[in-house]
Amino acid sequence: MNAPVSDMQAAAVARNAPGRFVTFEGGEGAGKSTQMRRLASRLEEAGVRVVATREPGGSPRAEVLRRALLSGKAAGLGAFGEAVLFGAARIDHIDTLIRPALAGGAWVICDRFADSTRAYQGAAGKAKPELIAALERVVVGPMKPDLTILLDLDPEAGLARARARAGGDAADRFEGEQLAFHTALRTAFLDIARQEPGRVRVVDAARAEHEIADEIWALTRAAFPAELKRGEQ
Ligand code: T5A
Repeated sequence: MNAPVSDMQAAAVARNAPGRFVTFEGGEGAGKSTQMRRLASRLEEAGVRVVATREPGGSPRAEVLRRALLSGKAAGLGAFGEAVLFGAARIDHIDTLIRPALAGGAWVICDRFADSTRAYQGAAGKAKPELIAALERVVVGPMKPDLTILLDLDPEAGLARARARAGGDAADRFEGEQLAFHTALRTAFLDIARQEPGRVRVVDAARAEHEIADEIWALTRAAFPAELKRGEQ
């Protein structure tokens, strides 16, 4: 099912930058932050300079928008209005952090990116797909990830993990949605993976952390064989 490496390299050529851009996607509590940390360590051990970041956020202005979005203050704007705010945060994140880091040769690893807007505001939130697609073209342009790891997990299991981690803290804007919303998200992410098999790799996130990490490392090395020669030793 994995697409040829040339598909991976096409995105980097389009961006004309030496760094590589890897994103993690999935539902709530799927283990994105956990696996991002593990991949970053392995890449650093292989001699790669890594910039780890997240969305919404990742730059000071985008973090301000993150607080508004996750507090629910922007929910009254509707799904497309929220998508526009996620897009504004993404523009700043790309301009001030992602593009300069890639241009300088670092690898950027990002916890969520534009697929989350497609899934949360588009498919699950029911904003019109053509509007979400147009917004993505304008906001992301050629800055598409080279590789996206989709951590696939039953939404009830993911929400239980997120709740356990939060202790008694209240659910945020999206964690608080009904189970049907989270089920729609899972379907939406898997649809994206089917539509873009050259970029998106689906990983079963119901297993032990180290097993998932090993698979992600194998997928990453397979996607970037030339860059990760040292990691194979
Ligand atoms: N959003 C975001 C949009 O709606 N549109 C957008 O365009 C974008 C970019 C961001 C929210 O914004 C929405 C989506 C989100 O709702 P967030 O606080 O950044 O919110 O939260 P999430 O990205 O959803 O991430 P979470 O923190 O909920 O989960 P992670 O990062 O997937 O999971 P992680 O690694 O923190 O793990 C959760 C718990 O599970 C444990 C961990 O130790 C932790 O306690 N865990 C495991 N337990 C058992 N087995 C494993 N394999 C485990 N892996 C981790």
